[in-house]
Amino acid sequence: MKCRVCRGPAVVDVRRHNAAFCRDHFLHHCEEQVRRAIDAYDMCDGSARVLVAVSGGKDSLALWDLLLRLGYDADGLYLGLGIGEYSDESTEYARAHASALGRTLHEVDLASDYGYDIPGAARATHRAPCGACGLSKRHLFNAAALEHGYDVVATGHNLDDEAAVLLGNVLRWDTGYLGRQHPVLPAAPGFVRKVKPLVRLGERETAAYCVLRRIDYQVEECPMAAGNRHLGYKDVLNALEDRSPGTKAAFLFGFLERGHARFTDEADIEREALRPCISCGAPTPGEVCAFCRLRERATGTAVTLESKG
Ligand code: Q46
Ligand code: ZN
Ligand code: ZN
Repeated sequence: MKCRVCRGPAVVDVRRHNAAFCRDHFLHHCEEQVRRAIDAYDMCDGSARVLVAVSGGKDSLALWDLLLRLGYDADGLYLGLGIGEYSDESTEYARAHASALGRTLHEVDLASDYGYDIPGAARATHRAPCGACGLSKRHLFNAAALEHGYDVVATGHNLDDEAAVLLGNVLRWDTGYLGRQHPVLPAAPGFVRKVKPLVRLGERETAAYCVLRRIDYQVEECPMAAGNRHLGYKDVLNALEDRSPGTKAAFLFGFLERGHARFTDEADIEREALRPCISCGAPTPGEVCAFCRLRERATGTAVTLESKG
């Protein structure tokens, strides 16, 4: 296996591109893919203050590193989910990376700052933990960005994640989600811009990036992921990708180029109908937002106008 660029010995192959790379050219390939994603989808300009959603896993740590190398002004936010040893270890990886990068890591802890954790929320709501977790993350990353004056929230969703979410949305023809599935969600009143700069990189690539850059990351899967539908969709897509490399990218980028615009009307109408939550002020279709309702159920305390976290 030879590097596509310099013909030296290759260390990573990327079947989707029918290419292999030596260390240096692979690292450059990753930077290029992020730079191209940011340009293609007009994610953010060079002066933007970026808040990276840092979980301690390979994707978010690679993303933070790549954004800084590309010259962006990027800090991190770590959200403590209270998922036992998994969360304790993830916190350490996030902190170690922040100090290696010499950047600010904001920390929010669900238990001490909001009075609940993800396992408790799942029990209280009798729902899968990932629902409460995703909702908490979306709300709190947005809230922290507004509070600290960041222009953009960047998340580490990669090509595999986005293709799996798309497959789920298509299997259910969930038109509202299809309208919102895009590498950029523009800012709106109460919402900062959200971007996914890793959409052009697969998870094998972000893992290899971390290994080659000597970035230590949480290798364990979240113990609450079992039963998460997206894992099944990833297996299906991996089987297809194995038979015909490039399938995932064709599926996702074909949708973004030719399908997404057909679903945006519904998402736009939904966004326009939002008004501030009476408890926390976040945009919501009802009186009280989903995050405040979750918090109310998980902590067993009623939402009040003063309960602003
Ligand atoms: S952390 Fe949270 Fe994931 Fe764990 S509970 Fe589910 S959503 S699986 S990215
Ligand atoms: Zn090379
Ligand atoms: Zn609220």
